[in-house]
Amino acid sequence: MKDIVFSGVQPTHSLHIGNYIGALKQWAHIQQQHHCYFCIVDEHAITVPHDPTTLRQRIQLVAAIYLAAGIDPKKSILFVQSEVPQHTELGWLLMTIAKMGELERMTQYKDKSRKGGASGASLGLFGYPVLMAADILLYDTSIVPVGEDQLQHVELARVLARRFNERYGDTFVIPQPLIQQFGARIMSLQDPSVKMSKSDEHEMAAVFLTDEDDVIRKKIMRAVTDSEAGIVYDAEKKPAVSNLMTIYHHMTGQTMKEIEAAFDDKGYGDFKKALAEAVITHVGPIRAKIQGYLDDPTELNKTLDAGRDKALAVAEAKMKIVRNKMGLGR
Ligand code: ATP
Ligand code: LTN
Repeated sequence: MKDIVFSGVQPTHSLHIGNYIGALKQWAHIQQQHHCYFCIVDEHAITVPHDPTTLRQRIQLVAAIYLAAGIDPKKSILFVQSEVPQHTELGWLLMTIAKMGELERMTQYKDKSRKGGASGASLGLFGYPVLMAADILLYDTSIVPVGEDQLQHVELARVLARRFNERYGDTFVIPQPLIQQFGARIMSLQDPSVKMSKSDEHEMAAVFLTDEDDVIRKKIMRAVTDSEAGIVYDAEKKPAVSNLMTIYHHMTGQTMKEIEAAFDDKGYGDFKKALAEAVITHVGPIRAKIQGYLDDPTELNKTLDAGRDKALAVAEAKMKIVRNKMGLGR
């Protein structure tokens, strides 16, 4: 039997190779076997200050990136979160069973609120993981493929699903996170102790899927390395080069052992040159496809319309059950 899979990305920026390796590449693979929903979570993107015009452009951009990265609308349902209002409705209902203490522990909230000043953080930023739980639970999802930073949020979705089921009777499927062995956490090219992030202020920290070849080359050649020489995978002792090797592994399909053997007698300079070319070879065609989809917004919109209609039908059927169990309405 096919499992139901749900995942999403915030349209806060163009996407980087961390998002691609940690999420999209895995999605393109998983859609071959399962019934997948891939969402553009615009309501999550407004939990930090944003510009409306830019947000709307980025929704189109992220949709184009999903398709260019191999998400096939014939196999998967692609849609925009705010076009299915059942997400915010279920989000509210789940707020009534989520606990403040549970949300206070969320590291993403702690990081983001620290950046903007905790007392000024919006209630939306605080409640964000509850909306994410609603996204997941609405579709009877059993698998949530994400990067490591989202594990804590998926765990909350599990807690809320169990609590709801205990209180109101069996309603929600308990979802499982799906994390890959290498690449669940691609680190910044400038600081291997922090994850590659769309919102990193350092412009050399992330390679975006929309970067031109010479920009990719520059970012990789300037990536920091470890003090000790040698192309050897050791995430603890050599975090910088291990991160670059993880990227190389995902771009070429070579195993860590094969990479170590190929660069046995070589230095960081040679390895970075090879890595830059590998990234360009992999990302170049994706970048061209992104542009192709952006140049044809009619087709893109048709895909998102069809995805919205399918998601709406499933979400409303589930909400009828939920409202009924909670005793809402007449
Ligand atoms: P922001 O900096 O705006 O929070 P982000 O780069 O963390 O953005 P998200 O939209 O939060 O990106 O994440 C989209 C998906 O990509 C999620 O599944 C997330 O786990 C994954 N992801 C994000 N950053 C990385 C990373 N550095 N390595 C691997 N996966 C990642
Ligand atoms: N919080 C996630 C994005 C996200 C998501 C989801 C991922 C929102 N809803 C549901 C998986 C399932 C993030 O910031 N990457």
